[in-house]
Amino acid sequence: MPAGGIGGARFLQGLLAQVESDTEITVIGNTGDDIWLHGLRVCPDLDTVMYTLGGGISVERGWGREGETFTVKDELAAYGVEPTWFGLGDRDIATHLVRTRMLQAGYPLSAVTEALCTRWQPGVRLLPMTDDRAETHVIVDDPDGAVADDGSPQRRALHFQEWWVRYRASLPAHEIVLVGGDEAGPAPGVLEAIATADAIILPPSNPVVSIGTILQVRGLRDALRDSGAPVVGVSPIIGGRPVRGMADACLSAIGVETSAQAVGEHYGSRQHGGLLDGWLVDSVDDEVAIPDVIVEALPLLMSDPESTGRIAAAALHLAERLRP
Ligand code: FO1
Repeated sequence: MPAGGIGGARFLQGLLAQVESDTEITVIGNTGDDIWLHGLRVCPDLDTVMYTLGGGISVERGWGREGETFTVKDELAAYGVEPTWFGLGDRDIATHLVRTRMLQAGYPLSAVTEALCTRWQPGVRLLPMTDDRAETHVIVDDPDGAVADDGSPQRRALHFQEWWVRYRASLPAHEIVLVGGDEAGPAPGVLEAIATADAIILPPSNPVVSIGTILQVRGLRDALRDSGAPVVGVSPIIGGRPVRGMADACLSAIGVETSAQAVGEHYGSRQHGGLLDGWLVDSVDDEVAIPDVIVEALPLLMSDPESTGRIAAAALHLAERLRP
């Protein structure tokens, strides 16, 4: 299950509650959000899945650790050290210190993630989409108003985290690019997990900067299409609005309307070269129809573990129905 961010982690909680204890779930985590900060490697989507399923997540924030303090962040700010806009928590920093030390000792990110998960026991196999460098950047008009020689706004590439956290995705994105994406290869185990899956679920993560990023890794899109497993997606858009986060800002950057219909079409039907065999949409979007994709409508708001469990069960049942 390719997953990113808070929506993916929350969906996984529901999924884990639905399956038999001997069911193996492999999560392919988005690493396009990853960033070097103060010399530390931060992997937000991997950490959000690991902390959420391992019981260490800050529930009110949806990211970082519960019971967090930000003393180091404040001390760095007191030194005037930038960036100050990213909330590095003291407990969270321990994760980044372990990760950075292991990366610098030559371990690939997949081995680092496995080591970190030994502590957290998330109950899934968490694989980064790639061990290679691939970072999402967003092309915007220079926020400081710089202009080019011809008087037009100077365009700049911001790291995704700066666009997302510092500017709250408020700067219109001309383009979203995965730097390193054309060389990035799948991490060990990723293609095999897809090839041997009984079902593949695209959770309600951001279709552009989470699911879309993962699909840019070399070979992933083809592996999904060639897999014998049915692919069922869960719409992250309910009634024309993203449930959480700012998927609408990302969708408009790629010219896709913010709707369950448009995102389903964007993923496409597997029979026509796309990804989906099944598409879960919210009850308010029950008129969604996508040729050669089975669409099911049900309440999609993951407001508590029970409702999330129902959504995960619906995705599994739809995959069961679709299995050849
Ligand atoms: N999101 C914010 O909106 N503000 C933050 O200060 C922030 C800090 C942060 C630290 C560690 C981490 O793993 C995630 C963090 N996030 C923060 C969330 C992060 O930007 C998003 O989870 C993803 O990158 C988008 O899915």
